[in-house]
Amino acid sequence: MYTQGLDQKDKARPAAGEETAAQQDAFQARVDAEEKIEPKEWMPAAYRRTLVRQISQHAHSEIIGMQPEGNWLTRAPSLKRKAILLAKVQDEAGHGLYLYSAAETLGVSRDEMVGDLLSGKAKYSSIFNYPTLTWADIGAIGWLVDGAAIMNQIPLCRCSYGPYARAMVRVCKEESFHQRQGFELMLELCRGTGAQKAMAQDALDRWWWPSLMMFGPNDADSKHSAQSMAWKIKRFSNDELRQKFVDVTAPQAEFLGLRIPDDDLAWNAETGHYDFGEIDWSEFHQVLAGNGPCNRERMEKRRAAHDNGAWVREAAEAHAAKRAARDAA
Ligand code: FAQ
Repeated sequence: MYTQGLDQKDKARPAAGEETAAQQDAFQARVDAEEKIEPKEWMPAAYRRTLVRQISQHAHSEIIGMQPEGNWLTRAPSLKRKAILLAKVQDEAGHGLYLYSAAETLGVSRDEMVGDLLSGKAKYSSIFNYPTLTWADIGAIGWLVDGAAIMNQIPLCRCSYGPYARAMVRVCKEESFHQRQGFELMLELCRGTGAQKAMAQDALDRWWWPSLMMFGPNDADSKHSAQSMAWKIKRFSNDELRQKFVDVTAPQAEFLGLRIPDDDLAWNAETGHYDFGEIDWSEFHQVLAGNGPCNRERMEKRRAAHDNGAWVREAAEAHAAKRAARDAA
């Protein structure tokens, strides 16, 4: 696998206590000079840990993120819409796989990462714990959720860690197609019957605030941001990206003829940005604690899929062992 040769402890993998100030300074200088850090090169243990945490959470989000949309595959209203949705859901699976591979280059195994997801130790994005109640939710996910994901992920193409940055280039190209299909779906509903437009408005009402939560806590409460920005893993803070998203999305809602469910949303000519209302952080923390509308359902489905796939993993391992034995003979 991709991790072969990376798993053993070597010079590039010091324990935190073994790191010298000179090593850390030299590493920071490379980051500051915009050099990419590659898998076998020296890096601080905390940099490695941060990347494993973020990349694996990102991978889990893509995999769990297949479920809300997968819910509508059998009920898409036309063959064209079904083909588009199938392709999108398959893209999310692909993104999960690139991301697991990128995390594996840091010396963590896929089994370990998946184990942490299934045990509930690892997080995935809060957004995927909300239900998809109507067909318009598929449009809202593409428009808002993929829109937010792109806003966050375009800067990750310039992340200091080479494999993550390179994986993001393709992911972002696909996400931008996803965003456009979602917007186009919303547009079709908004130009349709009164009932279709009402369905689009209802989807926006339910997905708007959870989409803003995707960017994470406010900067003052974001424990990882300062260090991740110094290491150029993150290029913008959570609040900066959230603001960019609101600025781009508010005029799109206007074009659709829909109302964003926020009485405080208003263009501010002085700042050149939209002002917007306060997020309900208690809801965010409840979802992170496992108490969102669909947390339990999402994990049950993922565990069942993992168990049902056990025979495939066993067969692949048996096949690999046979081939290795044949090659060795
Ligand atoms: N949900 O100190 P910070 C997609 C956690 S992909 C859950 O600010 P950080 C594609 C955070 O992990 C969507 N947990 O953390 C798609 C940390 O907890 P920990 C996923 C969250 O890392 C579309 C704690 O709160 N995208 O949508 C959330 O500096 C459609 C403190 O937060 C990525 O993963 C949240 N929303 O910044 C698929 C992008 N926010 O680990 C299907 C990469 C924060 O200490 C359909 N990740 N937390 O226990 C990132 O950019 C960052 O990790 C942030 C959080 C911005 C998410």
